[in-house]
Amino acid sequence: MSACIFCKIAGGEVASQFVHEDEEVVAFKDLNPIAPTHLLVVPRKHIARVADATQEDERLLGRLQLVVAEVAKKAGLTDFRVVTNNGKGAGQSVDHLHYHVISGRRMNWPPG
Ligand code: DGP
Repeated sequence: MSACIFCKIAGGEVASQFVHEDEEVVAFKDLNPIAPTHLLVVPRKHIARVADATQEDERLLGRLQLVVAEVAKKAGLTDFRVVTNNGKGAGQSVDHLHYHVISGRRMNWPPG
């Protein structure tokens, strides 16, 4: 049994309301939203971070970005930010690859 919270959510072991669900990818609301809309797009496959993806994951990485576009469209978002934090120093707190989809407030650049 995996100790990874996103594996548990993707596997249904921890109940969560998905805004998107398919064989490879799930999306759900972030527990600690930093903007009015804050979704997480997560592969069911456990990949700790984008730097750990391999050639074998090429199609899945493309799929994840298409799901980002799908959930954004479904939520009626036109302007949004897509972020993945890679490593603790970059702000990663959950070691399972995920894309944040953030929207509904002014975004600054460069990000903090
Ligand atoms: P990061 O810090 O980039 O690894 O982002 C992890 C995000 O995951 C953070 O914004 C909070 C969110 N999160 C952590 N645990 C849970 C959980 O159990 N449920 C949900 N929905 N989100 C979670």
